[in-house]
Amino acid sequence: MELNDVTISKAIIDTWTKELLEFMEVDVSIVGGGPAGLTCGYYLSKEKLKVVIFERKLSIGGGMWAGGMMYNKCVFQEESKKILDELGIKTIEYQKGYFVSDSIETVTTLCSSAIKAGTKIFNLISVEDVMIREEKINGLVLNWTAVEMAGLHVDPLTIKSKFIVDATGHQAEVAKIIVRKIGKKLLTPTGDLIGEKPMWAEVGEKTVVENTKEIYPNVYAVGMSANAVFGGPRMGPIFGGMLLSGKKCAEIILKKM
Ligand code: 48F
Repeated sequence: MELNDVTISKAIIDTWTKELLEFMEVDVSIVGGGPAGLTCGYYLSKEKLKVVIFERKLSIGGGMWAGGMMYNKCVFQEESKKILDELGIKTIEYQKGYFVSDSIETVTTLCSSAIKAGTKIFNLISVEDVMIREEKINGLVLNWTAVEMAGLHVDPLTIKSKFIVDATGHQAEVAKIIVRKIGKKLLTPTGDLIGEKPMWAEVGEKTVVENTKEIYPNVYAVGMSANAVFGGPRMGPIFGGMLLSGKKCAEIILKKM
């Protein structure tokens, strides 16, 4: 069979467009495809919710690829190991309670598990705003990352979502959009982002799970974003809290549904 170059192009544009149309009204939209967002997507999709992740970069996985300072190993504590076991990610026990995985295996397996469970991931798309109706956030405003990077004057597109998850990492971008556009109305003591605290793995790993909760009606924070919103410390290249946070957020949303 002779290959038709135009058919190849049509196949790409047609299938991509159909998928975006299909995911323009969803149960949950997750902003950011790092470890917390991917884990949240996996557990929500496993229970058959309609879930989409928008990731700014070309690659999925956020800060996980490079382990610690480009030594591509990730450390996990006991509590999170059952998630790795469930997904079939190999670990070695370095010392009692310290489990080490290959970061590339971890990212690719998390990503593949989320997709196979039904999460749709769109990369190269940035969330630049939220949609609001009577003080309730009910959607996201999207644009190409390339447009954002080039500073082009291009209007965005909008999708509708029952729940929104801020999984944008240290930057807590959705929370910042809420404060900038709606005011200091986050569900924190001040209504503003409290801000991330300096490195302290022991505390940061606990608070990241505790801080995984609603930050504004229908909007949740997971992973480092949760610590940035509620004021928990950073923890560096230990990643168990990210997975546990993603799972906890999925459980909260599933209960609400
Ligand atoms: O930064 P990231 O990996 O966040 P996380 O899931 O995990 C944090 C750890 O990697 C590490 C750590 C743990 O020890 O401290 O930093 O909380 O992933 C966040 C993803 O969100 C994307 C960003 O490109 C990254 O891949 N992102 C950020 N802002 C936007 C976004 C946005 N506005 N639109 C789309 N994607």
